[in-house]
Amino acid sequence: MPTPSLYTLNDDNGDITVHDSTAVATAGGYLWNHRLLLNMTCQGYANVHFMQPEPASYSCGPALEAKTFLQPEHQYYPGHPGRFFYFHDKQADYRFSAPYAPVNARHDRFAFDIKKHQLSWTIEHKHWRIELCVHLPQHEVAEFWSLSITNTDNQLRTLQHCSCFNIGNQSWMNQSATYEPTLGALVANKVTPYQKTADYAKQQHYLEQTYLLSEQVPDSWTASLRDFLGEGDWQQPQSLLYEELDREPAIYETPLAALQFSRDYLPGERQCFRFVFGPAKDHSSIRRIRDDHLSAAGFAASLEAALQRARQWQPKIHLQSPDDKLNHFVNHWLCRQVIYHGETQRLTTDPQTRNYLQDAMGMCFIDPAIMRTALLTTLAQQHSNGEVPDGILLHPDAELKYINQIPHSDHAAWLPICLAVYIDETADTELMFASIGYADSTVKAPLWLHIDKAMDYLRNNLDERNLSLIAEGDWCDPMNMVGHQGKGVSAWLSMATAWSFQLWGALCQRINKPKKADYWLQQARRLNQSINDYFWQDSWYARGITDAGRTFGTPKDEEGQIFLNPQSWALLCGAADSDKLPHIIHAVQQHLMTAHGPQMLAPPYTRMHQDIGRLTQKFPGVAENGSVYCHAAAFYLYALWQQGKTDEAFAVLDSLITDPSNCRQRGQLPVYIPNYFRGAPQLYPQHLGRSSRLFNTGTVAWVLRAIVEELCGLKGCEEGLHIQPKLPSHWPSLTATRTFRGHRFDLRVTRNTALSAPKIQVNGQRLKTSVLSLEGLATHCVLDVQLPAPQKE
Ligand code: CEZ
Repeated sequence: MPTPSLYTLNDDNGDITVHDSTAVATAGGYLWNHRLLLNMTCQGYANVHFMQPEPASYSCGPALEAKTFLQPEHQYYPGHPGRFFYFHDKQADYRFSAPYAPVNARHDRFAFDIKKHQLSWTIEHKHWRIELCVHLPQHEVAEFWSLSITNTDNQLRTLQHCSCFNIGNQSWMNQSATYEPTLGALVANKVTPYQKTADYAKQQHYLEQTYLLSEQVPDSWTASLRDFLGEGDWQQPQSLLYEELDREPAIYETPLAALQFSRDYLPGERQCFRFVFGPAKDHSSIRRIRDDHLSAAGFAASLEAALQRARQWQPKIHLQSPDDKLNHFVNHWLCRQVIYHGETQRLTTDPQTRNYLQDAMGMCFIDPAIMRTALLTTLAQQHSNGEVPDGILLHPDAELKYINQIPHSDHAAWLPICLAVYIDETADTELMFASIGYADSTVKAPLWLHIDKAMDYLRNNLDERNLSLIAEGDWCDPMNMVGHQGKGVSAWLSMATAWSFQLWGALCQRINKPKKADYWLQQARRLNQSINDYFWQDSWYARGITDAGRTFGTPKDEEGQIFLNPQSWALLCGAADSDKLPHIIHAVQQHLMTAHGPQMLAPPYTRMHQDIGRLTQKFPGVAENGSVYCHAAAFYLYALWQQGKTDEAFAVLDSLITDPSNCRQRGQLPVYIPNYFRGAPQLYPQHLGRSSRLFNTGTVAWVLRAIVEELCGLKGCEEGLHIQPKLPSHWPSLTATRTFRGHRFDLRVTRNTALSAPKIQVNGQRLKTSVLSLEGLATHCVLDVQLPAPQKE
């Protein structure tokens, strides 16, 4: 049984409070604004990234590291960047720190509060109450920290504290730091290392200073990590054993921002200290930040703005289901995570095209204009031969980097998949006629023609067997050696292509292009035929055929015997008929399912398979190599829901949302769905379920879609709203609110065992079909749906 005090949920505002600083050491929360992402653990460790325009950081570890994209399973260690506050009660001679690290002395009381707009800690220790808060201002790249200290004793006491923020080793070329009394800030300078002469010009606008501004003048300070730690360590820095810090600048050595204050406190007295930590171009911008924000009123105003911003992240769906865990996650955190993706593009200037489109797909249910822009932006970068690039450039200086330099063959397939959601949601078919240029030509064409060309591109990517060539990867990035010689094919991509053709056919019908519609629907049927001819293996679908002609993902394989995606997508594209459905569900249940959800493949690869690629070199049970990869799990649950396999779909959804029974094992709280939980239960049972703690994931767009369109069954269509709730059989009822095309729908679903078919009433009037026209409809509607008793399997 879970420890009841591990965390509590506040259903009114969504806040989560953690009551133990060590039970889930990696439990944390994240805050962001348009340029900055701050991810903090309950113990005080921090990861921060900002865009200039590429991701950079002003607070790093002790060693110079190559910078890559955000990584899963980030490890923490003493000396890892953090926001640390050391305390010393000199009379009673005891020391502690907040939030918890680096002194790691257990507090009498600990509470870490995760709100949507603020992270805060309340700590009680012996004679003191410490309140610590951080929020991000809307328009500055900076962290606003406030520290309140209260003497809870009945006599005057003195407390010395040291606010200590890592700056870290940032440059082997040039780095230094010192306290600037005229600014009231400790300021570090660096030159970001570079080699190419051309980079000199590019780096001119970099924010090369890191500052820790303090509202109060510190008694003392040190800017040198060497001086701070001395012969001690982070738990017991030598400099803190002396009366005062040394006022030591960092002169070509690792800088640190440590400011020390000693204050007397009357009984019950509370004193507040405010700090701003961030990167800056120069002293004048630091001074401006101080003048604009560093005061009680300045912080209060920016906190209020952050709160208002968080309030705008109102989900367009609100659930009151029988499942409290689901309600809490959906009503408070799911849309926030979708919006994080929609607003920040996962902190890249060249998001992978499939990520960019799916992240925008999630935004269709929150702010469809974002999807509209994403489509226009993507198609303006399409080549006139129909090819869609691997990444979309979002900044004039952006370049295709890392994974986007590897040819993947799936990007075009996401266009109709995501466009269909937008059109269903908005009925904005005019978008299909928007005129857009190409990356390599000034000639403009209507949006529908762009997509039609993209479909042609996918069709031209079929081999003589009528299967999709995989090139150096499909949705699965590291499956890079199945088809690098130009012959290997992907079952998943063939299915995605077939589904894409179908959706495009339907959209062509909608804009009155029946010939095109027929053509693409026929192509989809042909493709489904070859998918079944080549990939169906008695009980499940294979994953692909290698360059050398080896079919893999089959019962014959010792490793990578079954993959989840081809099962889900065979359902989505209609290749799998109702005869195959039970086999698929059984195979997934038998070979892939774990207590934390379905694995992406099993058994995991334990050695390099040169005809599959980099995927097989990933650690078994991690990421694409057999974890519960949540994005793949989300495809599966969505596909199950579409098939009416409501109980199975719900069980997968349920497994993705962390709860008190598994949060210790996972190492995270239910404030996000991560990109994976570790799999490989046979090899590493003790690590099963460990969360990647990476909240960049296409999962959330699909989960939101499944909840709105499938669970609640409120899906937009040409005529209006298609109403078909699909409740798990153990739910007697569901209440939900959804805004859709300017209307508010209050949905009440109940069961009526006397019925053999659903009965729908709209504002008390019986609806004969399941489609509700919006014409002349009141802006506020009550939808009463009575479902027959759930069918027994
Ligand atoms: O990246 C994701 C991609 O962002 O992997 C997914 C893919 O569909 C997403 O577009 C599945 O492959 O090894 C790699 O190159 C992987 O591509 C990873 O980097 C993976 C990360 O887990 C980040 O989310």
